[in-house]
Parts: sequence; structure tokens; C-alpha cells
Amino acid sequence: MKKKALTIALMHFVLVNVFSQQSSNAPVPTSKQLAWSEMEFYFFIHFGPNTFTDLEWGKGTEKEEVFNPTNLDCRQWCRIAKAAGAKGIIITAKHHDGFCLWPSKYSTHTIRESKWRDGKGDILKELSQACKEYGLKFGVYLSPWDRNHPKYGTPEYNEVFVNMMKEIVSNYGPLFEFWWDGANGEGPNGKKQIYDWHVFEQTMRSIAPNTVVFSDIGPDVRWVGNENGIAGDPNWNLLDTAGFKRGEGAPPNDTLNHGNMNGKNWIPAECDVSIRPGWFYHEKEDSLVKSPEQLWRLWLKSVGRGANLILNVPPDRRGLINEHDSASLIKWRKLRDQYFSDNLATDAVCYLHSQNAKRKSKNLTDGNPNTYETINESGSQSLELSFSDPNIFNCIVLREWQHQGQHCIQFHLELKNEKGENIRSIEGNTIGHKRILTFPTTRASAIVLEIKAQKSPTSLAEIELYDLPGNLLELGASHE
Ligand code: FUL
Repeated sequence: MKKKALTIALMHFVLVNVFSQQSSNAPVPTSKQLAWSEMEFYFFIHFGPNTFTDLEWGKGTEKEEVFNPTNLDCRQWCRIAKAAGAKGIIITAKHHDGFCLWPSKYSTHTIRESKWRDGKGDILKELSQACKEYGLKFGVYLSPWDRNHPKYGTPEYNEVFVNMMKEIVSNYGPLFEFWWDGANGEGPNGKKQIYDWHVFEQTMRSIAPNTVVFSDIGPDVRWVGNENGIAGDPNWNLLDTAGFKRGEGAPPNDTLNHGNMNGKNWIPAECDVSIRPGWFYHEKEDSLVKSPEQLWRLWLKSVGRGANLILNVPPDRRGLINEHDSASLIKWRKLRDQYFSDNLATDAVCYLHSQNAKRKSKNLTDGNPNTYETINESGSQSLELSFSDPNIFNCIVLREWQHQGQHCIQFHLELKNEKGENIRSIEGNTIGHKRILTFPTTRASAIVLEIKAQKSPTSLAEIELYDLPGNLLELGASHE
């Protein structure tokens, strides 16, 4: 008997230590990454000579005078971003054609050389100021690939790129995000650049320690592996980067899409997608702007799978967001507000069941993402939401409290009727920042949530329930 007790105690010791070791080794987000996840959705703005030449990848030989918006107004962009519910704007300060939307000292291919506003305009200045005015965060995309710069293809170009980053950060910061495109094509002399990523990264860290840096493999935010705005299911905020590079040497797209369950670094995914087929504005695509319903489905597959959504909304040749795009964006915002306005979970009583005990908790239904319940033992603990009267719903939103990492590998939900019988089972994988699940409309009196597998104790921050219009559900949500 004594021997048995000793063995159990020993097993317990081992388990507890394995768990605590795992949790102490678990990659955790930095505070800037946590703040970034809270943003969920922001605009991408592709704007430059391509807007006027109808190209997607400018050749770098375009004359500066092609860039001449007739009525540019960055405040209009911000008004629309705000109305669409976006939390910030990231602009292509320089795309692959090398044209700079600010009067850079390190290039002669900039808006200063254009006729727009007699060469006195500065879009980064105008947009960063407008963002401040509208309470939006400001970010910058800077393409290392430059098809115009005479130094491209030589070691000096790396200095040019570093100087441009410094110029942008000191003149237009603070920036919430800096976007490095991995593309690496040939420059005007036919040569490809060997990018000095090490120096680029060090530079950003020293001049903008509070800015999250995006690229295929981070360091802070990763590409999601496609340009359709779709995160994987499961979606881990973890990634192994050792041995990988940006651009051609990046991890396989599927890995970027799902992350690595046991990845060593906290590098969450950002879903980039355009509201139109192209990244730049083309009049012929006016009829192809994504509808509010299409945008809603993208929301489920990006934010709804724990990633952030960066939605490209390219200004037209006037320098304004086109009416086709704004109409769709505003209706989409209305849909989201309407769908998520009535959280039925706020009327439920939530219990945490552990073996034979149960206790009430408000932490998951208080709308506060920083109050949470921790499921220490996946087998014997569960959460229950129960209603005094049955409710009708088809959407459950879960949130994991991620300050100590992302831990849920697999969960299971049971919907029950008044008699306590199971009437619907829902399986899910990762939760992360947010997991939005939709399923056929069900009338239920209670919901039981069990964590089936976890890396370490999972902390759940919120459960929300909604009744969405039936035609907008993502059924069989796991695969895309
Ligand atoms: C890609 C670029 O080649 C596209 O033109 C676009 O900017 C997209 C967001 O990133 O790598």
C-alpha cells in the first residue's frame, strides 16, 4: 500500500515538474505582440506609380511624373478605415519599383521628383498625421527589392535600405508595425541584392524597439503562407525559424499557415489579402470588389482562427478610396456590429467543474480578456455555461489568455438540452487570441467545454455566444 502511494506521489511529482518545465519553457508573447494581437484588423494601402500605369509590379523605369493623384486626401482614408472598424493603416512607402512616397534623401526616385504638389508633397507625413488625428495606428511597408535604385545589387544598397528605415522611423514614427516583403528580384543592373537581414533586424530593434516587425519568419509577426487572407486550423502562434530565410528560403507555406505546435519562437500569423483581385487600384476591377459577405467569411478564417487581418484597400488615381470599396467596407462593418451585438453568454451562469466540486465563475463572461480560468488537468476539469431558459445560437467565440503562452491543442464542446442530453458536439483545435466557431443553429440549455489535449494548463479568458443569420455560417470550419 505504502509502495503504491509512493509510486503515485512520484508520478505526480514527475507530471507536475514536466508541466511546469514545459510552461516555463513555453514561448510567450512580448507586450508589443499582445497589443498587436488585440488590434485584430487594419488596412493595407498599396499606392504608387502602379496606380497610374495599371501595373502590379512596376519596372522601376517609370517617369516620376506618372505619379499625380488629382485629389489625394489621407484623412478620407482614415475616415473610411475608422468607419470599417480598422485599428491602423500600413502603407507601401516603397514598392518593388523603388518609388518613395516620401522625399527620401537616399533616392532620386521619389514624390519630390514628381509634379504632384510641385514636388513638395509627403504622403508618409500626411498619413501619419491623419492617423493620429483619427486615433489609428500607423505602419510602413518597405520593399527591399528595388528595381530603380542604382546601388541595388551592390553591398552599398544595404546601407541605403538601413538609412531609409532610419529616415522613416525618425520622421514619421512611432510605427506599430514595419513590413518587410521577402521578394528579391533583379535591379536595374540585372543583379539581385544579397540582403543583410541581420543588420536590418538589428537596426529596427535599436531604432524602434516597440515596433513589431513583419516578414515571412518574423521576428515578431509571420506571413500566413498565402495572399488569400486565410489562417490555418490549427493555428499556432509559434514558429521554428532556425535554418530558414526570408523569401525563397522561407518555411513551406503550409508551415507558415499553421505555425509549429512546439515552435521555439512566438511569431503569430498575419493574413494579408486585397479587397480587390490586385494589390494596386485598377479601374477594371471596380466590379470585383469583395462583397460584405465575402469579407465576413474572411473574418471567420483570419481573426476567427486567432490571426490578424491586414486588408488591402488601394486608393484610386484621385488618391481617394474608391466608392465601390468604401460601400462594401461600411456594410461589412454593419454586419459585424449587428452579428456580435447580442452576446447570449452574458445571461448564462458559468461553472468550473473539477472532479466532484463545482464553483461559479464570472471570469469568462465578463467581457474582460484579462480575467480567466485555468484548466490544470485536461481530463477531469470542464467549464459549463447554463441558461435558465434555452437559447438559440450558432456561433461560439473562445479566447485564450496568452500571457503565459498558447496551450490548448484540442477542445470539445457539448451542447445540451433541458434534460441534460447531448444534442450537438463540436471539436476544435487551437484557440489562441480568438476562435470563432459556427455550426447549425441549435436550441440549447447548456454548453460544456472540455480541453482534450493541452501542452500546459490552458487559461481561457472569454466565451461568447451569438445567433448569426444562417446563410453566413462557416460550416465544416476546420478545413480550407
Ligand atoms: C508581395 C508583393 O510582391 C505584392 O506586390 C504585394 O505587395 C504583396 C503584399 O506582397 O510580396
